[in-house]
Amino acid sequence: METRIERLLNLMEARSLDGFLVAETKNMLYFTGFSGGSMLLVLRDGESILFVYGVNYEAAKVETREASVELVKQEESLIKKVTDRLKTRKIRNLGFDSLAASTYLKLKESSDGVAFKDASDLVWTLRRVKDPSEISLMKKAAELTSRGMEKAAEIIEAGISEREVAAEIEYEMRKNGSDGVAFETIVSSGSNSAFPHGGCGDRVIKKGDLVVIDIGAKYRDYSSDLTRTFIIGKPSSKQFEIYETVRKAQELAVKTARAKVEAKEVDRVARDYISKAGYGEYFVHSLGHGVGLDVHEPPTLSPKSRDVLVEGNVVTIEPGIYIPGFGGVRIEDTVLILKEGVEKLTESPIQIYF
Ligand SMILES: [Mn+2]
Repeated sequence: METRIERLLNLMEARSLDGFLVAETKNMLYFTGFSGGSMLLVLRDGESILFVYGVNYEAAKVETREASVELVKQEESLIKKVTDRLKTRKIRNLGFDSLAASTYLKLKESSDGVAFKDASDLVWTLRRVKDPSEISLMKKAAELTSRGMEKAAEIIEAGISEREVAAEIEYEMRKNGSDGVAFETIVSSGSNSAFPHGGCGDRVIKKGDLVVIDIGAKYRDYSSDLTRTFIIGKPSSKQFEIYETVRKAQELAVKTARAKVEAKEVDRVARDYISKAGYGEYFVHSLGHGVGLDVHEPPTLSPKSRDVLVEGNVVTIEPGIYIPGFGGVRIEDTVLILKEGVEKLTESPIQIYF
């Protein structure tokens, strides 16, 4: 099987790039297996150099694959080391993933005759399609996340604070093998649940609350993303209506998603259903996003998306309705796109009234 760097080289060739400068940590991790590098230079002739400062040098020598490790000493300049290499290797067309504007200016200033080309899309072409080893790590991350939600269902009740619920979830995930959280745990209750990124605070959960719980475990650098909404006590008719609308919209979208379907079509199915129920204006975000080393990455499932789903994408499907002052409902799963449908990686009961 081709290595990830070999696959990048193929894409570089198609775009006439004779070098590629990787500066994003997650991208360096993707290509080399090591996250402590400062820059990775991939050259057309097959040489790849990971530039590493002393603090990470010994670890880099042990963990780095597919690239040679070069120490950047305290008194040396990373920019100079990179641009010297560009010069000696006669690089003319250099692709890059993402550079701070200040870094970009410094690089440009000290590398005469090199054309810098934004080519981050080449890396995303690779990263958006997960290989079998990534899929198995993402399954593990999803399994840990599902356990966290199981814990939430077990302990949630009137009288417990948002913060306590979050702590129990994170403890459960950590104890079972999670390396940490993929993002800040959201437990937002009552009217706070109307804020899609409501966070988590000291509020004590009350009878009659909607509680949106959005969590993700991290496992060996891979993320997962799962949301369930709980209703504490018997739901009001409006709570029930919103909940059922979101549940059905998510179900329809999950059934629509598969390889070769446009991402915006999956969004449309959910959005149309919610709009027809009269809540269109309260579905204030995209239907979903890719997940991997980053918790938000391509492809995007939104009305404007130009992405077409392919086998091996891992994406979230997460419609929601948020009514200011009243509360919100979101239901989200992380799914693997297959030829004929999806495989849900997160598993958690959906109809939960307490
Ligand atoms: Mn999400």
